Amino acid sequence: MHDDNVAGRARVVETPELAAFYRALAQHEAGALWTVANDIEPWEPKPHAIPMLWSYEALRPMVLQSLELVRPEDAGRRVVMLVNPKRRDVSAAVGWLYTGIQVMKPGEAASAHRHMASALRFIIEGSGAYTVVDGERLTLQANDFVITPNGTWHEHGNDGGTSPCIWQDGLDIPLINALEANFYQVHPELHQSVARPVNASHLAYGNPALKPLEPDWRKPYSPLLKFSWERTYEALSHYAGVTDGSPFDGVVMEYVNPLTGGSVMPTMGAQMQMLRGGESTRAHRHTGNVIYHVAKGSGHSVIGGTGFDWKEHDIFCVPSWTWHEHANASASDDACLFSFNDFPVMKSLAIYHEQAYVPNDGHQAY
Ligand code: GTQ
Repeated sequence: MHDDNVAGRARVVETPELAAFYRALAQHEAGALWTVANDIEPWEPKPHAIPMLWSYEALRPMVLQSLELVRPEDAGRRVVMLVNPKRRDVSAAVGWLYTGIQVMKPGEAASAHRHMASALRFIIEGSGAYTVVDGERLTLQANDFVITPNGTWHEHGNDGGTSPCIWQDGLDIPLINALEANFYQVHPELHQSVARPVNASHLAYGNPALKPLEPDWRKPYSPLLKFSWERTYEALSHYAGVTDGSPFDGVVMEYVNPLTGGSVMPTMGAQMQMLRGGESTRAHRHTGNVIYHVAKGSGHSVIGGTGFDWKEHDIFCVPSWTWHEHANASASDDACLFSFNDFPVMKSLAIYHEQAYVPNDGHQAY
């Protein structure tokens, strides 16, 4: 698309003298910038990851099979991770984001640990699932969203349930490793003691537009750790009644830190969007990577010129600076997409950038 053979771009023609010069530099662990300048300063972002969709229907039997193959005591976490073929080297599903599907049998409890990577969960199936984050036990239902900010002790289990619990994990492990800042600790007692009432943060901070007048909170992440599907869907449904929505995302709301209105964690943000019956969006692209989870309904997305059909609990990704648009398959029922992203990183470093797709009424050919 762009021609590098223009004034201001590197276009040095190699000669035997230059080749000898490069070899001499290399002996001193040095090099000539103009040999790599066009690669390291691309005209626009070039994502490594490719657009992908992981079918829940295809993966679910294997997720359940893992129940019989490994125990959480041995595996640490029993997770089928989703890997982008172009990001295998960093265990990322897209960009610098990791995702996986974790499963626990009734009665199982995984031990507590903490790390510098931040984590989030989106619950897929099963009741009886719980997670304990910094001494608070949170009970989990399908489509609930939970955060495990960096540095917080966390452990998960399934008690009281009669069927396995399955949820999606999202972590910024690849980013924190790229920044060479990861730490990992196992809890000295394997399990934390529960120090706060069950669902305490949900009760204190999960009330619509009401916050405690004197919040006892100084940490850089949301004091609200669980966002229930019930309240999220209710909020989206109400909002859908009074907005035209975004031309690119339909009716979209961000899960936020209720004290600041900012992202739930410093490195990862999350959203839930509703595509109303018959709705299809226009394409846009932005810096920052996104992993989607189909919370409700079915439809398709066109990502980088490739069409992906999706249905409930499928997971798909949109790499940075890749055109994408979404369509609901139903003319009457809404479809809902949960997503998490690295936008807080992009925004806090002032490198978030967005562009609308103009040709063909905003729709990619595919
Ligand atoms: O539950 O803490 O899928 O540490 C990957 C790494 C889950 C977790 C993952 C983790 C976790």
